[in-house]
Parts: sequence; C-alpha cells; structure tokens
Amino acid sequence: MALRDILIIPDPRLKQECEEVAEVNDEIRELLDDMLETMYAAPGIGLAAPQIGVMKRLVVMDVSDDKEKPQPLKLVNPEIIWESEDTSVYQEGCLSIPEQYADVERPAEVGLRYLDENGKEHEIEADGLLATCIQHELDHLDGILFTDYLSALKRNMILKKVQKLQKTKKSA
Ligand code: K1U
Ligand code: ZN
Repeated sequence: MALRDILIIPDPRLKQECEEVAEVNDEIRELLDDMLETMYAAPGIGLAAPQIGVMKRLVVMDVSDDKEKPQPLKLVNPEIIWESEDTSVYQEGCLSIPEQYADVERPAEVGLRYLDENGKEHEIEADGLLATCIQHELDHLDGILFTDYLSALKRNMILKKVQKLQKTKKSA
C-alpha cells in the first residue's frame, strides 16, 4: 500500500469526467487500498480517484465514528439509482479544498449501485452523512466540486483562500 498525493484546486483534473472501470483486477484492488490509506491519513471520510489524479470511477469511504469499528467501503463504477425528494443540508469539506467548509443542500436519501473489489454488484440505501458523502464523492467522478453549488462570489473567495494557503505552506 502507498500514500498518494491529493490534488488541490484549481488542478484541472478535478474538473474532468472519469472513465468506467472495464475490469476489477489486482491493479484496481491496489489502487483502492492506496486510496483508503490516503483517506485515513488525511484524515477524511471519503476519497475519489480523480483526487489522486487517477481518472477512473473509483471511490472509497468510511463514515464510522472513532468509537465504532472501521467500516471501509470500496466502490467501483458507483451509480445513484434513485434519490429522495426531501433534502438535507450538511456542512461539507473536501480534501482537495483544504480548510474550507460550506452548507450544501442535497437529497436526504439515495440508492446506490456499485461493484465491490471482487467485481460483485451491490445495491444499498443510504441516509444521513453516508448519503451526503456518497453524493459528494460521486460528483468528483463527474468533475463536480461542492463549491459548484455555491454562488460564483463564494466559490471565487474559497479559491483565493486556498491559493493563499498553498503559497504560505510552500514558503514555510
Ligand atoms: O471528498 C473528499 O474530499 C473527502 C471529504 C468528504 C466529505 C466531507 C463532508 C461532507 C461530505 C463529504 C472529507 O472527508 S473532508 C474531511 C472531513 O469531513 C472529516 C475529516 C476528519 C474527520 C471527520 C470528517
Ligand atoms: Zn471532495
């Protein structure tokens, strides 16, 4: 397993659409393991492959809290198959947009279809933080960031803050 570098905005790869995975093989399993290790180290509750510069439809997540047993999820070619009409608002963050948070409104519940690391198909229903995280991570696979749901003014302010933060980190 290996830790990967996480891309930060405005890296153009974060705005691109990812390709479907044709075969779930050892290369994909190794990539999913690297993504989980990178997500736990960050730390984060989700990570999508484009965030490490890999343009494939792969996501990892773990929304369990510190007191619970870890519940890692490895998703290949995930798709939302239904979403509720009722919505919820959650303050979202993103490992590619460090130290910035904003309220985002999304469907409160979703149905998800995906392949696991052995190529087996699953369908699950999710609500709460898991539903929010699924939607945030699947958006990454289509080049959509949580800041795309904000006004252009807020989005540009966040971009400027991140660029300033990155400059400070480089010169330290
Ligand atoms: O996609 C990402 O960049 C990961 C992101 C996922 C996410 C967070 C909040 C709402 C929706 C999706 C993060 O993990 S940001 C970090 C974070 O939320 C967190 C970090 C440590 C402990 C608990 C949460
Ligand atoms: Zn994100």
